[in-house]
Amino acid sequence: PKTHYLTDYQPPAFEVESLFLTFELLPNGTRVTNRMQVHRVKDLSAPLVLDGEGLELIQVDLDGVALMPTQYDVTDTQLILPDVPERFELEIVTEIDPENNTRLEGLYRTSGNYCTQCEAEGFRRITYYFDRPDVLTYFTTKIIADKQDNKVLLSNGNLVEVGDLPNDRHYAIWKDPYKKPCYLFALVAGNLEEVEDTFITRDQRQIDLRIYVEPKNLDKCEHAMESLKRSMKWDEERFGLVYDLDIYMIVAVDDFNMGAMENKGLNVFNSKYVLAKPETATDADYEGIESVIGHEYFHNWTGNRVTCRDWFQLTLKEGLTVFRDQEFTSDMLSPAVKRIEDVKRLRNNQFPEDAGPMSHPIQPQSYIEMNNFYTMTVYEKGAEVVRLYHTLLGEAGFQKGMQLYFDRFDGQAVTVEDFRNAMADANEIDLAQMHNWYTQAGTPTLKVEKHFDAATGTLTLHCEQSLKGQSAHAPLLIPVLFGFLNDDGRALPVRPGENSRNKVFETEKGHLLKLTTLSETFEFTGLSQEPHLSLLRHFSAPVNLEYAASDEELMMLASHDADSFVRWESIQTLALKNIEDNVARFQAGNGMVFSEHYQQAFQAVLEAKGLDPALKALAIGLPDLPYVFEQFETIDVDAVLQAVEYQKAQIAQTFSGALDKAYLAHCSKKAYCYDKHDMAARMLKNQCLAYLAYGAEPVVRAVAQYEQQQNMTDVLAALNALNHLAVSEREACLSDFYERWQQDTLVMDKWFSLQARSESEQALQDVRGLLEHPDFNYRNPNRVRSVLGVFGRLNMKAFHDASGEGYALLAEEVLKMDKINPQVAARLVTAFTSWKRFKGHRQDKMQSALQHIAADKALSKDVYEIVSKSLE
Ligand code: B3K
Ligand code: ZN
Repeated sequence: PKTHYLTDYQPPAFEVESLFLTFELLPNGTRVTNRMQVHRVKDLSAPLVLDGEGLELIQVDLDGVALMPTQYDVTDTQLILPDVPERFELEIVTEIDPENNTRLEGLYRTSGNYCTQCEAEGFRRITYYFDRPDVLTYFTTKIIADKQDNKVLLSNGNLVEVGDLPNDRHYAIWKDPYKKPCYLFALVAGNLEEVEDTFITRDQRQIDLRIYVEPKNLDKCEHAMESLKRSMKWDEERFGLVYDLDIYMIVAVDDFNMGAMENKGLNVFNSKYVLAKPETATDADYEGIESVIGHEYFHNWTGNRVTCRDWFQLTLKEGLTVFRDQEFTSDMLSPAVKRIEDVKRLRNNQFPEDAGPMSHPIQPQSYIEMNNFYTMTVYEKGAEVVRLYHTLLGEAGFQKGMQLYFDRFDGQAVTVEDFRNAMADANEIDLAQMHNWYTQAGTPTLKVEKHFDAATGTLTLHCEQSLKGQSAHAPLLIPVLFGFLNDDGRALPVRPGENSRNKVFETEKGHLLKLTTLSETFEFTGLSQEPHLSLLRHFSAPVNLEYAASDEELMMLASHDADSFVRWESIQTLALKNIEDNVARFQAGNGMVFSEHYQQAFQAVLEAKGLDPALKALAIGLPDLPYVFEQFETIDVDAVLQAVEYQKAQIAQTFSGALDKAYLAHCSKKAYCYDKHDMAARMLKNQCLAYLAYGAEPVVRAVAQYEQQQNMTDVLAALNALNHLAVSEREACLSDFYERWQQDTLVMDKWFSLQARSESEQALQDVRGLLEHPDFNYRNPNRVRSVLGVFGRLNMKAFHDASGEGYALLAEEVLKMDKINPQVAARLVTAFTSWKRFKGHRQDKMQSALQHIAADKALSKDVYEIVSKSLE
């Protein structure tokens, strides 16, 4: 397969003035007529080359004259016209088969309805075209279909005409007044029902809002609609950005490769991110819906109005839009909780990705299959890099930068440099060094050492940055938010010494130290006592901080620091130290110990007065396994799992009284409400419940909570608590759950995923059973992910089973899945990419599994790219 390089970028040789698409929809033979007005902009002799894959070419007309097959070339991936005039009209007729499109790219059918997915390169599966983001044009779309099965006919922009046709058919014409690249094209048709609402913009325009769903789901759209209205209002208030069409449509479909897609005026969503009611969706689902609805809406400006020049610039729209959706959630719910959740997500998923063979900078330099680069790195680390600008410039400076970005680039396809220059120019500062965050992969380590000279009251901080495996990297600009504390946790003054005045700043987020070189010393004076350090407040940069704090210091910070991230981080560090210590003990054949300091911090946090229950829940939770794994050069699965099990059991035993008390204190009979206070109470209650299940009487509370059936958050938490126990109550609750929800696809995904991540001894057999279950369906990505994705990513015990059977199972399933849906298969295979990190026989067995996959001669380029890079 071919590798694409950033350095090969060439501007397009042709411009498309307008495009008129006609779809005659039929499940197995949809006819697409593509009429475009084109003119040449450079390379007078260059042939016209259009992208196309999986298309049946019927006819080509150039300026109204049918071409003979000898006048063009058709390959598997291109249509080439060697000789075209300066300016011309081209009409291409092709046929496609939506019903048998199991890749879910291009035009496909889901639950009997038609829908499209074009990003990144799916439009070429609809018609021959310049399938690249820097070719923008005006789209008009005519959809013709049989009326009975396709009541609703939708595309981008405004509806300009509808009418009836003979043989019970009808048509609709949609015209998008904004230029766009083809990856933002969408078409939806079928028998969907709609929920309607309106939004009045700040300039008093009325926007029609519509959510289209299958009829059975009409009662689950309210939260999505409210989320949409909140997103529109928030973007006006915080970013000054107003919606630009008269109608905004969201369509929910069950079969979708990812979360959602920001097609202009017609978002297509995985139904998981639309449908919710308290009985069927958890707090996490509600929050996910609000944030994804926000994310796709925010793309209308950051992505659609200003788009990417090429796919190497993906983080331009994704990093920025994730940053925006994070800020949105933060403003809607709790900023402190949101920040911690985002850091956990980054550490659990992006840090491992960046430490493995698929590691890439947020601006990748090359790819084989672009869909493989919609990664945690491009999205989440990309958002962290955007956050660096925000931390450096402050809210006002950042917004000035955004304003200039839109003034300069509205309607254009641009690069990450364009964004940086807008930020720099608007604030009249030099941000050239930020470039290094875009071009270097890996999680940087920031090492800090402190020296205090009591005689002069001077504190010296020595900071060093490094990137693993790179002896000399280009220095990153690392903003470090920090504070000094005395023994009681009170703030001490921060007075930069002579050498540090120009590198230490007061910002709206607190004291900020700007590290710009590989190694640098900062001086602070006028200190009457040696301060404790509170470092990387708010997680101000996506780095691993190496600073040797004592257990006493960590306990003090956990109880007193002004920054909730640092408080959380301090107790997490104590837990991690305890786990690491026990891993070493286990390996040496010694008994494990339960750290006194951790116990004290745990109790202090659990019983702290006035602390947000959500922050308590996060603090008393243990670091997630992927992040624990990351702490080890070589991962000893057995030792880590034992140490974590031990930790949970000790917590349950030692604190059973306090946990039970906290549990009861946060139970409530109140009806479900999506509200941060209620959510926080449920979070703490359910964290306590999870621990109680490792204690002496594991099932009592969980079964009672299950039986109450208050809302899905509590029901699922109860099932989770029971899930690792070999008790009959577990089976009973699971089968009750099945009976209740058999008809609800999204709820059934939860039933599948619970079993796929069970720590029970028979989990492996259970997973095999799930794959044979009549409700399992290889063509539904959510269902596949809820079994195989969860198994490979979250069931460390069963996936890494010493027999190697977990690996063999997933490898077979990846091969099977690759024939059906390569994008989904490629995600599943990432469970193997960290194979070199595992100890002994597991390493060999994971490698063999990868080699077995690699040996398949017909691999998709999606899976091929990941497997081959992993084995390099
Ligand atoms: N832009 C889409 C993702 C497309 C993924 C293509 N494999 C959704 C989003 O980020 O908003
Ligand atoms: Zn996005």
